[in-house]
Amino acid sequence: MEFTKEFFDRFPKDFRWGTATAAYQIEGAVHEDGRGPSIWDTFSHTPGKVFQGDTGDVACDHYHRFEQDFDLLMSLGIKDYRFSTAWSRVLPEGKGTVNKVGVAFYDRLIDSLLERGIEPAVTLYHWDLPQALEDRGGWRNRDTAFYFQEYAALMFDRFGDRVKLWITHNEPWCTTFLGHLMGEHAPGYQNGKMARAVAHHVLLSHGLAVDAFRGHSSAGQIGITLNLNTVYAASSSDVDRRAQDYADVMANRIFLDPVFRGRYAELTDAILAPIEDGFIHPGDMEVISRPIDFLGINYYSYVVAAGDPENPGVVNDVTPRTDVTDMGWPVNAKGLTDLLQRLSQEYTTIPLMVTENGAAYADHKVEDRIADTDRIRYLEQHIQAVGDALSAGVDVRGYYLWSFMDNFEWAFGYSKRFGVIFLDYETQRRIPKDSAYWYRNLIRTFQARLG
Ligand code: IFM
Repeated sequence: MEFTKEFFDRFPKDFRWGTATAAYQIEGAVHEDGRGPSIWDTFSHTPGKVFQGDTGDVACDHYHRFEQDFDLLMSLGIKDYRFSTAWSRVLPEGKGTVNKVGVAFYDRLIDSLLERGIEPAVTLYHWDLPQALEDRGGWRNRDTAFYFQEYAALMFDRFGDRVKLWITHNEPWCTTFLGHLMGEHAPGYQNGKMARAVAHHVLLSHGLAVDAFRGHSSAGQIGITLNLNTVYAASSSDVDRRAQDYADVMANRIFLDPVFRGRYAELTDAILAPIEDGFIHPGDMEVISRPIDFLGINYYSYVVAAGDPENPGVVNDVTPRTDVTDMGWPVNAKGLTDLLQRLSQEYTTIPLMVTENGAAYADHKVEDRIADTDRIRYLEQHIQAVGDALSAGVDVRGYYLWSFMDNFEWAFGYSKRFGVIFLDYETQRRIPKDSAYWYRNLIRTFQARLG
């Protein structure tokens, strides 16, 4: 399917077409220039935690190659670039002494983007908590929320003159569930009580960072990025609808409700662990639900939930698996339209941004060409879905493709490729896949319409 100029009529003129990455997944240079260790350094170096023992030590060596990477970004006509800053690169201990060399790195990186006419969008936390803070209890410790606020204020102060789009957290769901309940991500705990505390402190830190931002003179916008799924019920039976509710709280409402309604969804206690009296301090929920300027949505997949008449708490995932990505994630682009519509109807009228969408597929390089037709099909369908949401009146302002280049896919190491640029990890050579050229053409067509 080719996008015509007419297809873009429903998109706002300043719609932001971008790509996204995250520090630990691409930077490498983990021991350089005073960077302190993060929980992902520890986790990836722990035997058995990451596929084949892969680590982010070198990753895409973006730390040394960012100029070249941004030339590539520019050659593809990509106008927005979402990346995260590594907390322990600027504050090696997570707090206290600032690492000037780390700050200088992001200074150069931001300037390099702007020199090329690319707008930076900064995520402050994409999972790489300084190990020094983990040693003090990590996100289980309420103090971490206040250290995050100090770190955020430092970043607004240093970069607020040039960065206009800020994201406090990327996917608190993963920090909470994968990091503290399922143990699949750093720091690797499997404890519902801990996860409950982490969810609250991460949310609190988000609100505190919003406060710091509002107190700062910078003119930009701030939001949070949530990974959300559309959850359908397997049937209209009561038992399946209840399973849908349960799965919806677990996947979506656990963070949507506090951020937009200032309270936790009813089933949160049942899913994680009951909160102890006094754990939530007076005023916390007000801080957590401070008004934000946009909501970032990372959308990859959907869920069909079925209940079990014998066990009311059980949710069976009966999602059809006829069309799945290399992650095993079922594909359903309509789920993105439904999600965007639901958010604008039930939660908020602030602008929505798709801050991640994309797919891993097993790419094959044949004489320097990667014909990633599956990825192109996935992207086409999902961009069409964004167009459908816009036609339905939803205020969507941008689409950031995950990811700019293949990178360290957390517990899967380098075995999953999400990029539109192929990474030859042996040589660090970058090769645009067909999807990169496809995305370039899409942006060109969009711009041609503007005349
Ligand atoms: O690679 C991740 C990213 O760090 C956060 N969102 C999902 C992506 C694919 O798993």
